[in-house]
Amino acid sequence: MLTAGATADTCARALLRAGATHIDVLALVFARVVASWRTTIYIGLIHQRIPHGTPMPSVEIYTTGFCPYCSAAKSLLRRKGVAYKEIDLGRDWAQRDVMVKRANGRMTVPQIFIGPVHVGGNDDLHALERSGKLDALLAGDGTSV
Ligand SMILES: N[C@@H](CCC(=O)N[C@@H](CS)C(=O)NCC(=O)O)C(=O)O
Repeated sequence: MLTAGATADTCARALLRAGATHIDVLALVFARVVASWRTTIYIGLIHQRIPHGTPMPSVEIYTTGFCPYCSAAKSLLRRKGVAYKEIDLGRDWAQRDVMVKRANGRMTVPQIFIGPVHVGGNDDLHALERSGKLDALLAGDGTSV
């Protein structure tokens, strides 16, 4: 599978969403060189090749309808290009007990999980983003929190 994007991270996320478990990132840097006042040549340079061996952890978010905190959390994940599984308690109320148990007693929505890590609610998700730790967690580094 081959993809192209503005950054290596964008490409990696697209491939992981498509089911890839290993990714080689090939960065191509184009330098524009003006040789004379008439001639412009372009030089292509293979910059680096980075093996990406860590599969992206699954992101799960428990929500209800008409929940502004849920909308804010989902919107941050979408802005970051993160695929998530939404568990809508309005559709399956039995999942509420599952959520409360997994979230160590927390009863509000949203409750967000990234891989095995319980992130918490919308405030917690945004705090992680502000502190710069969310990307590492999404990349599979559970030790970053
Ligand atoms: N600080 C929490 C607030 C979450 C919250 O208050 N959610 C509302 C729904 S939008 C809720 O679950 N209310 C029910 C309750 O407080 O028991 C967060 O950022 O996630």
